[in-house]
Amino acid sequence: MSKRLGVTVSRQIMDSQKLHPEATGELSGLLNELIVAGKIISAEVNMAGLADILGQSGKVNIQGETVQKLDDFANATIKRRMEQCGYICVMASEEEEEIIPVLDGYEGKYTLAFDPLDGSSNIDVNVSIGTIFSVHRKLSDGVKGTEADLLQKGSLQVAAGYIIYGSSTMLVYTTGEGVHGFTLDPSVGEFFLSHPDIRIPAHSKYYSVNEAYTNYWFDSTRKYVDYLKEIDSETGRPYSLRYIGSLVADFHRNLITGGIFLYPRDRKNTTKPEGKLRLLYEAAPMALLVKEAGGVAITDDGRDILEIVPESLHQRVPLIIGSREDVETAKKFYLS
Ligand code: P6P
Repeated sequence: MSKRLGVTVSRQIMDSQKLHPEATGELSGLLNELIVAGKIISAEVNMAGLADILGQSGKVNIQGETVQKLDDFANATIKRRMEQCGYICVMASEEEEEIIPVLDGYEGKYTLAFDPLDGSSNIDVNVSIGTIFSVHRKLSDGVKGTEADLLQKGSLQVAAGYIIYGSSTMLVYTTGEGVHGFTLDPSVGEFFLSHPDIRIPAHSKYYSVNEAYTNYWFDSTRKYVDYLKEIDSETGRPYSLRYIGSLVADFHRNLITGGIFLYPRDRKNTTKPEGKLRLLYEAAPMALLVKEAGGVAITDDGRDILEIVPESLHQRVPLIIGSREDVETAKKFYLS
């Protein structure tokens, strides 16, 4: 199909807006601004190997992780663009301990939580990384957004998605009417619809978990993974292990091919008793995406990720997410 005939993401967003006569266009405006930030980050990520932006900035973020220069760039790009877009009232970033205000006079009715560049430890080795975002409606009175406006459960998200910077740059998002994937054509600077109405296969043969932690796992995780490794041709076992160590890359592969991703609690994470991944801007947006695509996301004690009310911005949560039948099987091991 000629590039000129492809459905652009702006067109898709407008079509979705038309389904809601009461819509004011603010969510559409928010998404379009976020997409511009994604294009800027994509250009920088793709140039990183050439410019002197590789390597580390020498700073350490609130997670205690060394901050890569591209992390700084991605975080600043999203903050600068969104603080003056007029559609949001407050932000939260994986890179910043406190809430991020918007410019006076530019307050809007939504909130934005984001991980500007997840998987950044993979930057220097050319492994796919990504931006993850989550949007809620403002609940508090007054003009300025508050931390409480951000601390809402995932089922109340009005939009969620990610931009994956890989062999191509893709945007995958939902506003509650299915999951749609767009591929960036850098020659024209436009995201074109490439994966309409993505559905995650109900069953798969792939599992994603960091097996280096096997000796730290609690029995439920060990028993489930051992089950996946048993030889049983009738149930398509053993499964194949696919683990990149970049949540967006692992999730994206599983969304397209089917699969289950696990980052459960384990005895290693004594400093992170709830696992490693964060609820607000990693687990919850991915949980909405997978639900909209027909999958499931739970914790390792069977709770629905989308029903967990965050108690703090950077709260961590165990995450079991992916193909519905596979997660349901895993849940039996975790609840037995
Ligand atoms: P581990 C990347 O640092 C990240 O936050 C996620 O993108 C990824 O899924 C996870 O950590 C990998 O963690 O402990 O397996 O290296």
